[in-house]
Amino acid sequence: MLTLWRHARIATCDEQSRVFDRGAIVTRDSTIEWVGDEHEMPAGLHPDRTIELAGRWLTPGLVDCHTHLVFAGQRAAEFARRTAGTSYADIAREGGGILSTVRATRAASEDELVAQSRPRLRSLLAEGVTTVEIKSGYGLEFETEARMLRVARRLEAEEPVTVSTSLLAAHTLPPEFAGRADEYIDTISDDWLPRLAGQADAVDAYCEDIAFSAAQCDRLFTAARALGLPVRLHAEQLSNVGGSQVAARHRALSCDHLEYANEADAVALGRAGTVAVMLPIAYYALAETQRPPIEALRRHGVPLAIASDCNPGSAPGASLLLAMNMARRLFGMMSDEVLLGVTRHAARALGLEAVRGSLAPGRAADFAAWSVDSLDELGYWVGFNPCSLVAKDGAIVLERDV
Ligand code: DI6
Ligand code: FE
Repeated sequence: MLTLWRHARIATCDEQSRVFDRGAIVTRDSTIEWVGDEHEMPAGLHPDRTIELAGRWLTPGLVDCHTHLVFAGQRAAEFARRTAGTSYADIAREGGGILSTVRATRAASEDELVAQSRPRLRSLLAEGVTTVEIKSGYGLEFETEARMLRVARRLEAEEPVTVSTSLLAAHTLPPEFAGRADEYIDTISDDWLPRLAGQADAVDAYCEDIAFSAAQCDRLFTAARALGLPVRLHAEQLSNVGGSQVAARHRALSCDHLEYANEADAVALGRAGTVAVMLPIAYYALAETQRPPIEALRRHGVPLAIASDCNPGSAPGASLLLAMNMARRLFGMMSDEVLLGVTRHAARALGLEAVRGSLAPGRAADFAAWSVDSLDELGYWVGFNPCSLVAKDGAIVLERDV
């Protein structure tokens, strides 16, 4: 079926970043057939139905390329301690932090995890998100890591969203392996990865003093790539321990956080074609003061993406619009950088840029309509959501009055 979506102002976010003031899109089932100025629509296209967008702005469906949205419980008591002055790293060293959520997640059934995670996913979808990356990493044992990946796949089957999964078994050292981090990395590499390769789209790790060393991440990535799995990395969030260099050497899809990255890291990421994912909600919620080296990343041609990092510790909540606002206010990013950061560049961080994250013929008919006067309003409003319609694979999946 051919559908004409008309009377929109359209930002394609494709390679040419085209903008059409009197734009229209023709979709054939789940795919974009044509996009452009309506008066240039090819005469041979005869739509079966027409949807009126009444002058609203239309962008690609947003892509949240870094979330930990599947987990059980919450850590509000830790947040209170942090606001009173205890550091995130100190809480982690006491056995709280990530390990606290590991205990809750191990104890939760698959159904309980789906039920607790769905509202967070829906909160993202209400903001025009149509593709979400979801990590494991609160199991740190084979069964629970596998369960988290199954929950992510179930959410994809039950909600109008494309899910990309990352195996983050190397999130922190589980108590069973205390003092044996190298053995834990071997167990993931030699045993878990081959068994979970079919369920995970990529492999992630946390490279940090309180997690895994650059050498350990390097070994894990070598094993992942031998199985044909792309890699991504949490790097330089709290200190610089060489993660970006490892990510670049393995041509990682993305390198995320990067507050403590330096110029040499930016050079390496630029050469590798790795996307730098900015996570300003974590920066904010940890009261971090070191900003990622945005200038250097720009200078060395590193594509910038922005994500919510939705997780119970450093980024509680589920709002990509808030992350966009913070990327502008806290990191000084421009509104067009921020838009590309949640569309084409975010899709690239997931290896999906040929299909999602931009509007062009042959790509997925995923888009969001915004009741705004100007695209500069995306990442401007705080706590206000101007998304009024979402189409996923050519079907309207959300309409809200704004
Ligand atoms: N960095 C983060 O921001 C999340 N994981 C990571 O490695 C935080 C996860 C948590 O605190 O639960
Ligand atoms: Fe994270």
